[in-house]
This record gives sequence, C-alpha cells and structure tokens, in this order.
Amino acid sequence: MRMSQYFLPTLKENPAEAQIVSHRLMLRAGLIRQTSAGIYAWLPLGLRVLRNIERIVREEQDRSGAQEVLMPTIQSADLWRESGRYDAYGPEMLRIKDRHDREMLFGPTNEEMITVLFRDGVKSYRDLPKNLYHIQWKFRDEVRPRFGVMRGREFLMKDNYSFDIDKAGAIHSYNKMFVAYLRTFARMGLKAIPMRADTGPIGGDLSHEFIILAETGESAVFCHKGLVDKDILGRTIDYGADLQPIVTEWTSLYAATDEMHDTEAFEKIPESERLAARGIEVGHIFYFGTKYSKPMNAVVAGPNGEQVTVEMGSYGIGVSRLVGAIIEASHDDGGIVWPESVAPFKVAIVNLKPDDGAVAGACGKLYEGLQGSGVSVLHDERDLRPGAKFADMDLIGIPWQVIVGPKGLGAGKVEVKNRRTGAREELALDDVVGELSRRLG
Ligand code: P5A
Repeated sequence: MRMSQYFLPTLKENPAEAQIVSHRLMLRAGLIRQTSAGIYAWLPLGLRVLRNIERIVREEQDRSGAQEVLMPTIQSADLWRESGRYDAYGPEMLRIKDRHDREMLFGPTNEEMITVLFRDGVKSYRDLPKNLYHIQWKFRDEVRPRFGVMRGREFLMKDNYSFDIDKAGAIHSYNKMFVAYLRTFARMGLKAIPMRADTGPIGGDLSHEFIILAETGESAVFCHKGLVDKDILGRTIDYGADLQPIVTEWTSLYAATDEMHDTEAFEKIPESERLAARGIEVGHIFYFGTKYSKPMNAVVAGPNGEQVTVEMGSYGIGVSRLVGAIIEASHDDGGIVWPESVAPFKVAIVNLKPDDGAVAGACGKLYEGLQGSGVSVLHDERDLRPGAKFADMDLIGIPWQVIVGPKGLGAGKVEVKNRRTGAREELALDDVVGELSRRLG
C-alpha cells in the first residue's frame, strides 16, 4: 500500500477524550473513530489488525475442532422468553420493535439462538459432541462505555457453544477451549492468565476469565506469581487426548478475579509469590450444564433410546477489545509496537527522498520484491520531511522499517530498523527481501 493514497488520518495531539494509552494511540494512529458513545468505525489500518486477530482466533477454533457458523445480530425476543432470560437481562439489552410491532433485540450473546439451531438439527447422541462458533458483532448498552474499544457498546466477539451428552464430555469441551485460549492469546504475543471468575448473567458455576495484566485494566485480580511466566506455545496439543493435566497445571496455582477472591486461600501463598494487580479480561469461558438446554428442551436420543438433555458450555473472546489490550501490553513513548502476528503491515518502506529517481526506483523494487514474497508492505513515499515520517512510522508500529536514502543507496545499502528493540542495521539492498522474508518466516 502506498501511504500517499492510504486513508490514514493520524493525529499529532493527544485526543482529550482518551484516558488510557491504547485509546489514545488507536485514535492517533488512525485505527478507529468514534461515531456515537461506545460505537466505533474501523479505519483501514485498524481493520487490518482486527482481521489478523480474527484470523488467529479462527485458526485456533478450527484446530480445536469447532465449526464456524454465522448467526444474525438481530434476534427475536421470543427466543429469550424461552430460556427465561428476556426479563432478567435488564437495561444492557438493546430492545427494538420492527414495523409489525414485534419485539426484537440486538444480540448481546447467542446462547438461546444456538440452542434452537442445535435442537432443530441434532437428534441423537451419535451426533455429539458438537462445538459451534461464530465471530459476530454484539451490542450491550453498558452503563459506562469507556476506554475506546475496551468497553464498547457495539463490539466484536468470538463466541462458541459446546453440546455434550454428559457432564464428563462437557468438561472435556471446556478443557479444550481452556487450552485453545492459552494458545490463541500466546500467538498474539499476550500472556493471558486463566482466573476463576463469576458467571454473571451467563450462568453456571464453573468459569474462567483470561486476564492480561495491565494497570489500566478494569478488573482487580489476585494470583500466584508463578502463573505469569508460564508458557504454552511450545507444546503440541492433541485435542482428542485428556487435557485435564494441562488445565490442572494452570488451575492448581491460585488465580481469581475480585468477585471470586478468597482472601484466606490467597494469604496461604508466601507473600513474595503473591500478586495483587489489575487486568483486562480478553476471554471468558463457562460451563453451565443444562441452564439453557433444559428450559429450551434441547434433548437427544441416548444410547438406549432415552431422552437426554444436553450439557452445554459457552466461550467468548473479545476480538475488538483485544486490539486495545494488545496495545496496552505493547507500546512505548513513540507509539504502538505491534507483535508481528497481528501487525497491519509487517514491513514499512520509508523513502527519505521521494524526488530522487534512484531512491524511488530502489523503493519500488523493494516493494515489489516483498509483496512478491507474500510480505505485507506499507510504502511511505509521501513528500514529507524525514522526521515526520519517522514519527508516523513509530506511531503506527510496523515491526520492520526499511529506510532508504540517497547516501546509503550510493553504496548499495539501506537501513533496517526493528520497531520493538530500536536496533538498526545496514543491509545490502539486494539482501533485504530475502532477509526480511526469512525473519518473518
Ligand atoms: C461467552 C460467549 C459471554 O458473553 N456468551 C457467549 C458468553 N461472555 S462475556 O464474558 O460476557 O463476554 C465475552 C468476552 O467479550 C468481551 N466483552 C467486551 N468487549 C468489548 N466491549 C464490551 N462491552 C464487552 N463485553 C464483553 C470480553 O473480552 C469478554 O471476555
């Protein structure tokens, strides 16, 4: 993409309405714009990040065996009357009427809708287990939308729903998601710690929130420090195997959100190993048994022909919230520092002298070469002074900057800067494409 043509309205000044760094940087780097309270438009650069996050979430869902569907945003109130949640849900639900005066709502979550789809499509225990997910916009009329996409009213969620014949099966499905979530967040460069959590309006008695530690987080959390350094990515996961040992490894150390905090248990941990901190909830998983399947009559024929009410769980990831959470976890004074896996472009070419034919030629060649190797590139060929270009590049956080000027080029060299470390190196022009493609692997 050529930057001179790109719709990238960056801001020099800090917007007054933004209280936390990720919100400030998302506005300044031209990722989003607010259109009403808690509702945002995604601009090209922001949308590329959102899509990358979605892609990682989707790949890990598919890998775990879940199947993608797409349910509508608008739901009928009758659906929610079936489960008994219509009145219970309260003012967070955006209720609307169509032209026939039928009561509708903008879905805050999809337990009811998926239960009906399941009920109408699955009749026998032989078709179990099933795990269905979608990535769809939700609306919750939050009392206090704030911090940009962190607590929006309209937000993008990945939600999935598991159906099993018995509790043991449902716990296996829960464990699968537990492990899939650890992998998903690790791939985004995040340390997400699973913590015992309150189930709120979703219900059930077993749930974990996945928390990124951050001072600006909305949740107070308490955990054993040992959990902060644990790693998951190195492992190959066999989703057919018993995953309880991995889950137990994570849950044997104390970790709880404020609502589930047990002071006595926490104080049994040696003081030097206790961590009381704040965090951002990027995911939340629930096992709730038959809370929806029972009132909504989601039954299948069991092995002996008997009717069995299915056991369910639901699992959510805040896809749009993750854009903010990643920035909270990864930025510096100059701006955003994207982890490579979610970066809107992997490489930026900074042309220091656009009116110099040789420099422009070299940049053009690099651009073609990188694109040809499947590397996404943003090409800054704008007619601006170098200082302004460097500041913009650091602000938008592209992981690798290739800086091309007449001096270096005279000796066949360009400068390559790593956004995260700030390290600069000189590379021969002819080596850049090969070297960066190799590093980005
Ligand atoms: C699980 C999936 C649920 O809704 N039903 C389907 C269950 N869980 S949840 O915890 O309420 O939400 C799941 C994740 O969505 C994100 N989230 C939000 N993101 C931005 N703005 C909001 N207002 C918002 N509310 C929830 C969180 O990441 C949460 O973990």
